[in-house]
This record gives sequence, C-alpha cells and structure tokens, in this order.
Amino acid sequence: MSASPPSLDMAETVRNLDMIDSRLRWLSSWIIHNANNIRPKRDGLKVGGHQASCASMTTIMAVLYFQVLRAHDRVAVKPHAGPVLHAIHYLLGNQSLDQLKRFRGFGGAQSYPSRTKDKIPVDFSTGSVGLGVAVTAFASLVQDYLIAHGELAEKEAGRMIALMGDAELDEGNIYECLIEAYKHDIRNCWWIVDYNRQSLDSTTADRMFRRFDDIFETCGWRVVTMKHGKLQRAAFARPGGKALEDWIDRCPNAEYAALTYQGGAAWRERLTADIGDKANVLKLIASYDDEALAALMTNLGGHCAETLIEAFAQAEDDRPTLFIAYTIKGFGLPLAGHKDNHSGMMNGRQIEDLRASMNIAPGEEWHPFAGVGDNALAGLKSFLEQSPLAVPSSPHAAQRVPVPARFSVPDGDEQSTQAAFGKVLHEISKAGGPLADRLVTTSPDVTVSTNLGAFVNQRGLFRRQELKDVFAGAKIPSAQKWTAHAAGQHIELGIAENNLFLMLAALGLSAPIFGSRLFPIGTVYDPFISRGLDALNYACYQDARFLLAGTPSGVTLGPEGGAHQSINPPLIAMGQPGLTYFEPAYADEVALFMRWAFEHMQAEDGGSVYLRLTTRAIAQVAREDDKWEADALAGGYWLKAPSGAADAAIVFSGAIVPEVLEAYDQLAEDLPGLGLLNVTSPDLLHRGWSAVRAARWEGKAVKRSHVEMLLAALAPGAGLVTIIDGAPAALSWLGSVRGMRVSPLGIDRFGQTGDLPDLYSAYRLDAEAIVDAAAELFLGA
Ligand SMILES: Cc1ncc(C[n+]2csc(CCOP(=O)(O)OP(=O)(O)O)c2C)c(N)n1
Ligand SMILES: [Mg+2]
Repeated sequence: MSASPPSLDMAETVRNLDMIDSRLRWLSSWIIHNANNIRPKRDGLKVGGHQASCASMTTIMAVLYFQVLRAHDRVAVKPHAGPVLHAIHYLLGNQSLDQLKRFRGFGGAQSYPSRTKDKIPVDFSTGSVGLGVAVTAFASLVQDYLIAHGELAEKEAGRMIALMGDAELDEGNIYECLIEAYKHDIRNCWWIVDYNRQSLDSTTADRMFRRFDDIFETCGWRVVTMKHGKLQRAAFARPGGKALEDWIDRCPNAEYAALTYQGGAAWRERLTADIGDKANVLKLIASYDDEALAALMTNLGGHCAETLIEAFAQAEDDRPTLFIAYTIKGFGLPLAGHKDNHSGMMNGRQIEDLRASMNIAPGEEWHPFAGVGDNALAGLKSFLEQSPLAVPSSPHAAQRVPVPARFSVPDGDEQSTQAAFGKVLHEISKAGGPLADRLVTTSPDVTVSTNLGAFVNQRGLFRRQELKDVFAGAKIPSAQKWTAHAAGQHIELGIAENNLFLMLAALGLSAPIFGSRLFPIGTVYDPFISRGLDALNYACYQDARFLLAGTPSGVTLGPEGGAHQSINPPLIAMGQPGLTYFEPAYADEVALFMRWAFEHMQAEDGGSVYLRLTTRAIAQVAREDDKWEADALAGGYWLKAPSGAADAAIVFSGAIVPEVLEAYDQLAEDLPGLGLLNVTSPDLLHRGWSAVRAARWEGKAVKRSHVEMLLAALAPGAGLVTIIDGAPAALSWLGSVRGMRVSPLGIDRFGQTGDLPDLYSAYRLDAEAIVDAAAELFLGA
C-alpha cells in the first residue's frame, strides 16, 4: 500500500519525499543546535546530540514513514536518529514546538526515543545499541503467536521494523537473535541498515563487505542492498562509467569518507589520478563541476528516494529482510564523512550557511515548512495528510484479565519454592480460564530444570507449524511431552539468556503494541540473569510486563558449585527500576506472590516481578490465620513477633529458614522476646523506606514505611542479625532504618561444590554462625 494518492507519479512522489528529507535534515540539525547553542545553559555541561547520525538517515526515514509504512507496522528507530522521529511527528502535527525546543532538557523530547517518556508514539524504546534491533524480531514472533491464538487477524499483521546503525551489527545480541529467529521461522520483520560505515570512533572494517549478506542469507533472510543512487547509476551507464563504478566498489571505507569530507575538488583530483588514464573516464569526470561531482559521489542508495522506494517494493511478502542502505554519515552537512563526526556539531556559521542554502528565512527556523516554495506547499501538505501516520493508530486498550482471589497452595510438609512455583502454574493451567489462556512461558533451555515441565506438558510448545514429539511417537517413556503446535503456550529458546529478556520484553509489550494482553513468565538459573542484564534493563525501561523466576539460587545449589551459585541477583534486583523482587521462603508465599504478580503486571502503575527461588525443600510453616499475607506483600512479616520491646531480632530472606529456626531455638532463652523477621522482599522494604523519606523531605504528609513499622516493634537500640543466601548488603542496610546495630551474614565470595552442612558452615549461613553473630551483637561475647 502506498501513502501517495494514485494520481501521483513517481517523479512527484520523489519531489515530495525530497522536500520532506530536507525538512527532516534541517529540523533535526536545528533541534540539536538549539539545545546546545541557543537554549540557556545552567550547568556548563555539553547537551549533545548527533546531527551527522540524523542526516545519515533522513532520506530513509522520509521514504519509510511517508511512502512505505502501513498502519500496523511498528518501528524501532536508531537511537541517535531520535530527533528525526520528532521532526517527522512535528511535520505531521503530532509533536509540539515546546517539546522540540526542550530536546534533551527536563520534560522535553528525549535524546533517544522512549516509549514511556516521549509524547509522540514510540513503538520501541532504543538507546542501548543492538537491543532495539533484536526486539523487533521477537515482536514479530509475538505477533505470530497472537495470530495463531486468534488474538489478531492475519490481515492486521504489521511489519516489525528496525532502523539501525551499521555499528549495531557488531553487537553479539544481533546474532543470538538471528539464530533464534531462524529456529522460529519469523516473518514480517525488516531491518534497515544505515550503512554509513562509521561508528562512534572510526570508519568500519572493509573486510566486513559482503559478510553481512552471507550471515543473514544463511539465516533465511532476504538481503537487499541499495548501494548506488539514481545519479550514480546514470553515470555508470555513460562511457567511462564502468571504471567509475569499479573504483567506487574498491574504494576503502575510510578513504571514501575522507574524500566526502574534502569535497568536489578532492574527488576530482583523486579520480583523475586513479582512473583518469582513460579518455572516456576523464571526459565523464570533466562533465561535472566540483559541486555536481561531490553530489554524484555521495549519491548512495540510502540518499536516493527512488532507489529506496524500489528496494522496499521488492519485499512485499512476509520474508524477513535486511536492507543495506549505503549512506554518508552527515550527508548534506559540512560534517559529512569526517571520522570524528559522531558527536560533532555544526558551529554557528555552518548552521547559518545551511539555513541559507535551504532558503529558510532568519526567524523561520522552527517553521515546519520553511524553505518550501509556495507552489510546492499545498502539494506537500496533502502528501503528508495521506500518510497513515497522520492519524496515529493505537491498538485498542487491552482488557483487564481477572485473577482469582487466591491461588491454592501446593500440598506437602516439605517443599521447595521452585517446585511450588511449577505446581501453582500447573494448577492455574489446569483450572483454565482467561488467565491460564494468556500465560506464555519461555526459557533458555532450562524449561525442565526450572519446573515448567508440567505446564508445558499441559499447554504445549508454540510453533506455527505442528511438530510431533518424536519420542512420544516412538513410545519411548519420558516425563516431558514436547508436542509443538499453533495453540502451544511455551516458547522454547536456545541457551542465550539475552534472548530470554528480549523475548520477555516483546511478550511484555503485547498489550500496548498489539492490544492483547499476555502474561509472560520466564525462567532462568539465577546466576545467569547477569548474562542478559542489559536486555533485562531494556525490557523494564520500556515498561514491558513479565514474571521472572530466577532459580535455583545461592550456594544452596550446593553440588552445582561456584559457577552456578548466585550471589548478587538480590542487589541487581534491588537496583532495577520496574522490577519488584520477592524471595519467598514457603510455598504459600510463592502462591501469594504469583497472584500479586498477575495483578501487578496489568496495573496502570504496575511493573514486572522477579521471584528468587530455590530447589531446597524445607519444612513448611503452619499458619494460624492469613494476617501475615498483607505484610508479606509489603516486603516482610514477623514469623515470630518480638515481645516486650525486644532488643534483638534475626532477619532472614528465603530458604535459609531451617537454620534460622534452629538458631532461634538456641537463642530464645538468652534473648527474651527475640523476634524473627521474614523479609520477603528486601526490594519493597527499601523502596518503601526511601520513598517515605523522599516524601518527608518534600513536606508531604506520609505514613511510616512498612519497614519502619516492622522495626518499631523492637527497642530503639536493638540489634539485628541479618542472613540471606546471597549478597549480605541486601539486608544489612536495615540497621539504618532506626539506627540499629547489624551483624550481616550472607555470601560475599565465590561458592564451591559441597553439601549444605559443609557449605553453610564454610560460608557462615548455619545456626552456629547466627548464634555467634547474635552473641557478639547482643551479649558482648
Ligand atoms: C550498548 C551501547 N554501547 C555503546 C553505546 C554508545 N554509542 C552510541 S552510538 C554508537 C556508535 C553508533 O554507530 P552506528 O550504529 O553505525 O550509528 P551511526 O551514528 O553511524 O548512524 C555508540 C558506540 C551505546 N549507545 N550503546
Ligand atoms: Mg554508522
């Protein structure tokens, strides 16, 4: 579908696109110039922005947004081309002048497109290079999932498009994603490379020429290269043109960039020296004046609207396609081609020259259509109005999915939190209903070992094309039934934890992007969360909603040894905005937190949830009532309440509870009123505490935070022994809440293999360590 009215011929379309292209080039430059040189500065810091990176892709974005995009397409924009996206929406009337003037300022247009903070439609946030590219492949998988599950009509399928810098092709996450995408046979995904062959530091390696084609084609992608613009192709067809074409093809990236920067006379000198020995070549070169020669030599495919239109038209089917659009970084600006242009900026004189060259009158810099002649203006405006983007399409708001008031607690006197997690999920699945139908589990090759097996057996693996379970077919006994079909609800991933988080990001954006809510649940070995950390942060940054189970965790994973035992995830999780961390001790806590997670994942001001779990089965607690639940959901509850303004408490998180209870029994006699505090979420306690303090500073009337209320049960000078199978800093801060002394126990060096008695003794997680720490703290031993 084309945005232009049928009456427009190619020449007229290209004329309009060229006008938009130069409008975008100017506005993106000016937005950055204003932020750096005109807007008053208070802190002396450089504001920044990337004029050259924008200019590199204004033609690509003009063609894509005003000629190619359809209503259901979604785009991840190269982070440092953010100003171009803002300029596009400014032309369309969706972006305000105020936002543009405040680019990179507080409350203004963000430096890199942000789903949550920008006021224009942003489909995917970008910023950490590579991730915004790969997420589109996972989004196309989510789209297929929704189509297969009857949530989206095939005719509503859009293309998931990434506009990417060529240096993003260096990011490993691209290749992990390519492999996974191939396995899942993704469709409707386009990656458009702004192939300016410059990164931040330098020009990119010539040796990579053609390698990208090979890699992508191997993974089933169509590769469309737009190397030369129309001017160049016309020149190649003239006598001497073949020699010119060969010369361009052989020219190293760095030299091409340097000549671009130097301009027409330098091109002439160099071409004459290299290929001017042939009379027809000399004549060809001589037929261009310096300015025309520079224009010819920089007329690469990515700067030629007609070439781009033709190239995009080659990919009308749903096959994933890589477009390699050759470009010049800083095209049309005096920065063009300079190797230091990534953060380079035009100075006052240069921007003035650019303004004058674009026929923009002084004072008209912000005018959306400045420099467009009166004759062209009406045509351009009607061209813009035809764009499907002129009416921003937002999918219908996803419906709230009811969550049962309680999840039943798995039976068993002795249970592990990991097994309980698997059982609760299985129970939800067996019960059926809207929540169960919207669950999607995913795991990087640890489905079975993280207890998702029962759920997968029941709900099946997701595949667009049915895949029989060969083992079941051959009647080979196995606990796992791995039939894959279109109705399946588990997306199996290879071992690439980064992909897990990108998958969760895409699934977790299903409601805002596709208008259909999913409840993604990802499982990963707790230590390997670090493997996908930036993608986890990326998912949270754009407010994707998911439930993450990190399991097993800690040195409690004894025989697996130090490489599998996790130490720092509690601190990672406490420091991660958008992710609420719970570390349950008992199975009933698991059921409680999972229920809360499904509410939180769909709340307006909600977020994602991380459960840190373990395979250690422990004796379950007998509850007298359910009063503990509200406190547990707020981050902690007294498992044994202190009495008589006690001046001692043991504070713990997670499956370390048997050692804690043993120590409690030993200490209770000497420490009357000793309390036992189960911190179910160090994260919530800390957040609540600092939020209340911040509110006090702002003079707002506030209640005490949950942790202040809990600790108020102790005498003011009380001492705390804190213990967690993880970094002790996750709990040691509790002493600051009311000025209490703390003796923190936990893991602060690498673990090793061993059974629990040996490991807990060596790492001071046993009852003896707790008693020793208490004696030192309370009894002055
Ligand atoms: C993960 C990550 N590492 C580093 C950066 C800093 N950085 C921003 S852009 C860039 C180079 C981009 O080059 P390219 O993708 O070719 O874009 P161009 O500006 O040339 O269009 C770098 C290293 C970043 N944003 N993200
Ligand atoms: Mg580049």
